[in-house]
Amino acid sequence: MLTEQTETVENPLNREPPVKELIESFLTPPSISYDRNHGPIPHLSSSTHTLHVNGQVKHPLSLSMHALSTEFAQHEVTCALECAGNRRHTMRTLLKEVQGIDWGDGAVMNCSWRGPRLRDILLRAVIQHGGGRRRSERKDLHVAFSCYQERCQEDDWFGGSIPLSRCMREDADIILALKMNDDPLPIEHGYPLRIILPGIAGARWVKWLDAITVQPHESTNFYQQHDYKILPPEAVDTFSAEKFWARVPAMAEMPINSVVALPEGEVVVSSLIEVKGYAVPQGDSGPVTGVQVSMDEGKTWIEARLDESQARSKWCWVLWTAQIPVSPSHKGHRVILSRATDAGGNTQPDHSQWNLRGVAYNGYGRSKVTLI
Ligand SMILES: Nc1nc2c(c(=O)[nH]1)N[C@H]1C(S)=C(S)[C@@H](COP(=O)(O)O)O[C@H]1N2
Ligand SMILES: [Mo]
Repeated sequence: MLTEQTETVENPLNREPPVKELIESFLTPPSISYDRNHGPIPHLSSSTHTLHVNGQVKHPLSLSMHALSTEFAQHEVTCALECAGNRRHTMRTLLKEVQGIDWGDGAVMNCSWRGPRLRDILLRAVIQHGGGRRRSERKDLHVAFSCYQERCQEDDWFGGSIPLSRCMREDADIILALKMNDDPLPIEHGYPLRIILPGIAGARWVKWLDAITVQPHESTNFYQQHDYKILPPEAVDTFSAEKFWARVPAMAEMPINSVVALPEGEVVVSSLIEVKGYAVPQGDSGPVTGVQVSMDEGKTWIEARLDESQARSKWCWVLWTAQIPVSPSHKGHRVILSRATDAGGNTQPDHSQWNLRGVAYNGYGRSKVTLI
């Protein structure tokens, strides 16, 4: 599965499946799931790998993979994992050129993950808040996830962080995964240990996890500080972006989204077309409650059927299908649009705002077809 060329800093493994294949299964098999790497893939041993928990904790911990799987309750969560750059191609072609890998609609996967809760590990380590004695006087701490195994393209290591408050929420379902879809984590997805952050951008889901650090500031890693931010439109090139990196917040939650997977780029000869795709909810506002499809640039919308045959959590994607009657007025070149809504009332906009790095694109899903 992994080729030699993946083992260099200059040319890491980055690939996505055709979105048609992606929507064939509710749980994405590792044989097709997307890969995003900023450096080479380390090959680690589960019997020697150690997770360090340190920083502002009373009891720093060194935990083996065996300890993680036997000394803590095991929890399972099914959720979508999406790169913040998913759909960058649509932003660059529809709005304006951006910087970054040309992801189509397939830099996302939906998997089940299993392992101990981060919360339980932090409770064992005992957080030392410092600062004021009252909760309201305390500044929120950050929890940084780090992998020191390999040098990356822009930094000597890879890391990201999120606020401690999110990590301690029982309903945030954050776990340290030892398993994916009931098998040990695949090497390329972080074997033997990865952090799972439902609702949060893939960039923070650190693979080959070495350390969890409780600290008063965000991760200092390049990918937290100098990438994965929605820069304002005034940042139009690398030079003009420079002053914004320190001012703009790091991306955390992903926006609501949907894409049309089928039909795409086809000539359709039928009076009824079947349209299919996926939709993901915004941050922790899931599940997706509805998807609508339009054949007339958004003037009228038809409700899609959500596939609810699988056990869903609020963090999952939904696969959907719509049957659309084709009238003579539809004939010709058409763009099929999709628009998702979630339980928190979030709905996709027709376009989202252009930003230099082309992250968080969530305008209507779009596919081109020719109806004859
Ligand atoms: N150690 C490490 N973790 C990482 C990355 C990386 O380059 N190194 N890439 C991140 C990014 S940007 C994304 S989108 C996801 C991709 O996860 P996947 O390769 O399992 O699909 O992993 C994240 N975790
Ligand atoms: Mo990413």
